Amino acid sequence: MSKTRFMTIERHIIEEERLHPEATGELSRLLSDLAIAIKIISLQVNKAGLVDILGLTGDENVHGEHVKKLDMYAHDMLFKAMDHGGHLCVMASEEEEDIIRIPDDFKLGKYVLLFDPLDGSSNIDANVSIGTIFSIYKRITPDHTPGTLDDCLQPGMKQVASGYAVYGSSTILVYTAGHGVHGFTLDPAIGEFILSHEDIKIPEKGKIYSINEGNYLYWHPGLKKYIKYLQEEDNATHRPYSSRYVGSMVADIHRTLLYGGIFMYPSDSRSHHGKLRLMYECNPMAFIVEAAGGKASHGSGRLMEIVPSNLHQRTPIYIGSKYDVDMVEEFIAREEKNR
Ligand code: P6P
Repeated sequence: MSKTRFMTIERHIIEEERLHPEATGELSRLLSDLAIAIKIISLQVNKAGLVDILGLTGDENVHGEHVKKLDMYAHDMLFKAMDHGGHLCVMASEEEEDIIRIPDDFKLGKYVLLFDPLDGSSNIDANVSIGTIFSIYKRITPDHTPGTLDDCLQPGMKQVASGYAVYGSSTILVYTAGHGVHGFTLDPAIGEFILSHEDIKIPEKGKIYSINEGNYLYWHPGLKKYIKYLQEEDNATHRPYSSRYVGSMVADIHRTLLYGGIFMYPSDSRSHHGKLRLMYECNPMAFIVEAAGGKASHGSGRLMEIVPSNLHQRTPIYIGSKYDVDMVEEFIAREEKNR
């Protein structure tokens, strides 16, 4: 019998708020509004095959990537659900080049929301798990003024909350507001996210590595040596590791969070900054994994210490169990010395 208490996400958020006597409740309402938006997105994702929202819109997003109809639906849903709550001064999305201003007739709040509305969307038509990722900061510009790009471009360690939803065999929402990492499973019968993974802690060491080995040729020599090391036989260190790669960041990192191990999307000789986005993919996932006792690196240092210069900048990411991220950093550093 699960020892997890029966609790909805709304009740959990309120209990989290009580841990902060100075809390005004704004962050709680912001997180609850996000949970509602994610429920609605989940509904559409789960019937995408039935409703004509599969396939391409014919548009391209700001990165020249073909936009799936579900991408734009998720983006619009989040924007419309979040713009009038009075908790935000500005938003930013993978689908929009510039910051998203709060409409003039809506109250301005003290928080900043960045999001990837539907990560992994290239997998939509194949019914592979996809997800939504969000990152929340406190504003740094004066209250009651429109939020700015500076409010958005803060290092990841300044986040006050972050989370993701995985639209898979079930819809799971995982978030942290600085007091532990908690997972909720959507019960479609009652339309509620129910606490299913309380106080998630990532294993200190794992036995799974996750990376697109198709890029092996272009990797840093230290990374090549690290992957070969994982494939050697050594019972004491549970090697060889298993290899798992969904190709959907949220699914790969969710598995890493629960089972341990390491997910990597490195830079390489073709993509000098890697592929994944710092502000609304890597930083929020790093905030969660560190809060669960893990580690997130850009290859030679703490990922959340990167001082951002662009909303859509990319970063290499090595994230997961501390033992495993420490190990890959060592292999890369050692090879750097030999260069
Ligand atoms: P590759 C999905 O398109 C995505 O943005 C992430 O969700 C995923 O981790 C990565 O790209 C997969 O990239 O190059 O391995 O197909």
